[in-house]
Amino acid sequence: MKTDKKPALLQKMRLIASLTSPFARKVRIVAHEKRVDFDLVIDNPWEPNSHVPEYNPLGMVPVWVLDDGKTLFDSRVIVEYLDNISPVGHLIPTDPRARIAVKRFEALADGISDAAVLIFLERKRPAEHRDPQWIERQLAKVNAGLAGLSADIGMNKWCMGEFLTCQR
Ligand SMILES: N[C@@H](CCC(=O)N[C@@H](CS)C(=O)NCC(=O)O)C(=O)O
Repeated sequence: MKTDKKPALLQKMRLIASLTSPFARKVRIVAHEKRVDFDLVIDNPWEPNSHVPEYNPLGMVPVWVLDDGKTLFDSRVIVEYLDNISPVGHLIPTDPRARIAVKRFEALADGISDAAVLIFLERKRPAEHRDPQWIERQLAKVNAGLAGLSADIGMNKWCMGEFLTCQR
């Protein structure tokens, strides 16, 4: 069939990230485990001349830029996408119980990272503006979150199942 539409120029997929972001690190690990090829574009969202807001209205990394230029965020959406596009070593099970247990681990780990990032940011404020109670509150989340993860994993080798990857 003849069409006037020109095929869109596809580009290599990109990950916009800062090297210190735990969420970007999660995405980088998943992309490597899944053997998904991408270009890493380093951009610090805290810099005034950052380009991150052009890709994510929330101005946060990580952002995944698809081959057609569309963008994905946040890290949970990106890793789910990566797990689905590559048949190599699935990380998120399809069985509803197992799947939601894995997502729960992810939510807990992300929550610990959220609290750790808040502590980092608070500690960067000038001493007179720093709120020690806020830091304590976030630290309590980090400690309780880690204890929760540890209790949930128990003596198991992995968060879920017998292997890093799962059957589909
Ligand atoms: N829920 C998000 C959290 C992402 C996040 O907190 N990114 C931080 C860096 S670690 C950021 O970009 N902060 C910039 C800002 O808040 O303006 C995810 O999982 O991707």
